[in-house]
Amino acid sequence: MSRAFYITTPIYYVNDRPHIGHGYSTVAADVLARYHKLFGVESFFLTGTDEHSFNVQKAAEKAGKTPRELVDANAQFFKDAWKKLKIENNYFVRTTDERHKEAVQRFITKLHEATTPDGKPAVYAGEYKGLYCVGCEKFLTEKDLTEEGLCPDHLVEPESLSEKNYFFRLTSYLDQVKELIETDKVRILPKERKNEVLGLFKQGLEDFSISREKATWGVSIPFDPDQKAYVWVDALPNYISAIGYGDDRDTFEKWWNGARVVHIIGKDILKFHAIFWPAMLLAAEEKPPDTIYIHGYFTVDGQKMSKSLGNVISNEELVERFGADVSRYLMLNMFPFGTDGDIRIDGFCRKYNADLANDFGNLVSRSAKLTKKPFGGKVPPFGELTGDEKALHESIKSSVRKCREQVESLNPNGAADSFMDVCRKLNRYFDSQKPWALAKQGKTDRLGTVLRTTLEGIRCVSVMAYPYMPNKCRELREILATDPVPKSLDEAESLELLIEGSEIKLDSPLFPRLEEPKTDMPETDAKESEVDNLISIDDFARVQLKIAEVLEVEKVPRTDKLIKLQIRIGEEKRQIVAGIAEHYTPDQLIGKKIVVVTNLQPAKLRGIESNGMLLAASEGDKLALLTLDSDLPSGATIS
Ligand code: ME8
Repeated sequence: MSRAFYITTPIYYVNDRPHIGHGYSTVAADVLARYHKLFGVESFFLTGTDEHSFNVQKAAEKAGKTPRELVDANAQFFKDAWKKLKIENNYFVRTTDERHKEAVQRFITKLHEATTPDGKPAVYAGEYKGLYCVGCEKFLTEKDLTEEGLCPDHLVEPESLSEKNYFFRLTSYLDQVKELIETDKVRILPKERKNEVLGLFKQGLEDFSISREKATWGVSIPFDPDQKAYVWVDALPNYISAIGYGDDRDTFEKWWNGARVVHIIGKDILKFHAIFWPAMLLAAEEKPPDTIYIHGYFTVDGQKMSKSLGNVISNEELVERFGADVSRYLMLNMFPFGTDGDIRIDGFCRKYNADLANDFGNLVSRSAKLTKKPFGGKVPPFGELTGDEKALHESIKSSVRKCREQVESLNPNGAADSFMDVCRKLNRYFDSQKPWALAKQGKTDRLGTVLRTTLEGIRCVSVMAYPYMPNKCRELREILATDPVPKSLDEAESLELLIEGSEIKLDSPLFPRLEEPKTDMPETDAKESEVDNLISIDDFARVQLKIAEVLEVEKVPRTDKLIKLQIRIGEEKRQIVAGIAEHYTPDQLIGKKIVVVTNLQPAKLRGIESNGMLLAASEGDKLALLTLDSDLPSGATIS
């Protein structure tokens, strides 16, 4: 994979504030671009804003601003959001940039001069009569409308519009475009979407309008300045204007003709990208893009995100809650990239706890902790390697290969699976080797090998996960006293890159556990997530459950839910904080034998340290503690 890589997101309408839908496409493109860089492939990542439209014109009038003032302010919201999400785009294109406008005029001139394969002018003047939805910025046909005659997306009646327009003779290019798609010269991914596009050809497609008479805020049509470029002939060329179409042929050659060109889009704009865009490029004598990847659309709590429903989640909100790196991971990994899905904040918390706090962060803490005593908190030396280490190494190498393949097929989930797989493999290895027992038995040599292998494996994860979580991985690499930035994915294939004797600086958990908000999950979701979260017996064995006796109980001031419990587990006394105050009074708890998870990382709730978690059953508003009705002593193990 040496060919350069050029990846784009849609350019977003500036009249909307950036939300996690826009974030989804942008993070996906960013992650894929960063992976390519890690593979040593030169990459260019483009995003930007779509700023000419009736909507902008109208919104500016309403706000008493000029359109320029409005778009400048709103484009900045997108730039700010991308900064928060640690997006590293190479260029931010705005359709109101002079450079873009000139490129669009050049492109339209090329179309105007072009002759179709059947010998007709590619652009012609005509009259357009149709039903236009201002919200969608497009004409709708009768069959697009709801039964009530409304736009299905905006639920408003489309306007009836009639005016002089210039048209692009799409119909003359359809056979060529269809062949490009059928033969994968323009690859439409995932493949179900390819079938969907091919289905559009069967339904029939018409020439489309490339200009508007009524608009004032737009790029003037060079051969008829009274007309402004219609949204798609203005927006789509952003992919070429940003890399020098018309003003920097060398750069354009490099990225458009020399690189693998990938457009990441949502399904709402499939037809324009898969059919209109290649057809216009053919007319303008430029090559079509190589791949168009149509990712899924998500709903929030089962509903489309919309201002009126008040369920729009901004990128900032997510970053504030989870931090940039974790948001990037969660956003992309709640459901497969190519399919639609639903997201819930509590689902995010569960996924975070299961993957990042448990499988990843906990492994880091557990292995770092065990280096303390015998090795003074330093990277231990390897002793003799056994078949277990060799098998683990092979298995990590196969995950690294998978990571590469998944990125090449533009599947960011597959890449995340591959590094989470390595975490799980390392956990299994760690648990099967029982390093805590080796420490007790004084088998320092073997303990060193197990810990060193695990730490090296964790370093491999820090390479593989870097494009998703650059800051966390940098932090982790600093903990492991290795170069903060990995140079190449190849580093993930080696198990001997740490420097023996260097200090492991882990002061606090890399991914501290989050308290999961309680929700009334519909039964179906609960079942689905149970299937998704099937764990092995080894995973279960990692959770230590013991009987504890409640000694003292105190309510946590200024909360309704929290109480502080002093408990005894065998000889050991501990403090835990639990959210059960609405269900139990202190009197009801003292003296009870309860079930506690004892090997959780300590957490702070309202500033109070909690060293363990009690188990309770709940349904709806009801909650009951799991208690032991037996004379077994506290400290008894549950297995
Ligand atoms: O269509 N789930 O801009 P736009 C996933 N300017 N992705 C989502 C999403 C959701 N719920 N909501 C939005 C336009 N998106 C044009 C594009 S390109 C030459 C011109 C993402 O602001 C998804 O990528 O309406 C979708 O295609 C895009 O935002 C639409 O952005």
